[in-house]
Amino acid sequence: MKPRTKILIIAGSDSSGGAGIQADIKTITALGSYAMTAITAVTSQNTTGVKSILAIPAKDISRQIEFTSKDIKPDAIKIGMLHSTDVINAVFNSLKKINVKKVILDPVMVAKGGTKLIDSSSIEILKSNLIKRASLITPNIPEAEILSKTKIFSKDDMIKAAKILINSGAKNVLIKGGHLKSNLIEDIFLSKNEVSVFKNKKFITKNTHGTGCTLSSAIATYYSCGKTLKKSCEMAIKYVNHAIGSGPNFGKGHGPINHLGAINIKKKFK
Ligand code: PXL
Repeated sequence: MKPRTKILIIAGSDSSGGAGIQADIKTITALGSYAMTAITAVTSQNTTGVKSILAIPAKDISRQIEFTSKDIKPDAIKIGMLHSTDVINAVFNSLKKINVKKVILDPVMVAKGGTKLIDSSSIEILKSNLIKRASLITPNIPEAEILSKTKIFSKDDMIKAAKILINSGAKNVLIKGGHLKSNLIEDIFLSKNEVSVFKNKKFITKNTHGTGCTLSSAIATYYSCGKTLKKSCEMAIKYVNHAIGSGPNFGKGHGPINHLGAINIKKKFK
């Protein structure tokens, strides 16, 4: 089978293979598209935590984006870890040059174990440029709290925060509800004129490393293939749930999910 579409991933490398660019490549490949990369940082980590972060200079990130896209034009872009204001500005400027409409931004801030993956001064810059440029942003609850400057304890709070983000310039927002204490996970999709709630059973497992990266890459893939954003979110949530449910239980800490666990979804999607 030939890849259906081409996706450019702008994100950090996770040496343990569960999150970051490794999760993105696996997801996009499993769903039948072609993955290209612009690596923003190289993290040394395993399932128990992050040992170190090597930042790639902003100009080299821009070169990866622009030189790659000049030759093979991406149908969609997925953005993950951006650690500094320089990097955010460089990515924003490169996006202007390559003119790709479909952009999914996962505003990555903290790794599963608690290590910060972005410096605090970057958050306002992110809000002023890339968040407005993206077709969709996919914060989890702690990220949505920081971006909306509100506290989130319930589904209603999630909807309020999503509205604040739309009013401050985001085009579409998916807030992931996994951090709330409940047997169900409710993810909220909000656009200018609709609110949708995706409800799913919560898995009791510590092995959820890379779920956010995987979700945003799956959304980017479905969206690049012509699904609506809302449908892409719904299908991507299903894909991640299959991947969690069939996780391999590797490592002593927060283990990875199984990106190939949803191979039957891929067939249905064809
Ligand atoms: O899941 C967020 C994330 C994004 N990018 C990289 C990561 C992580 C979490 O560990 O390592 C590179």
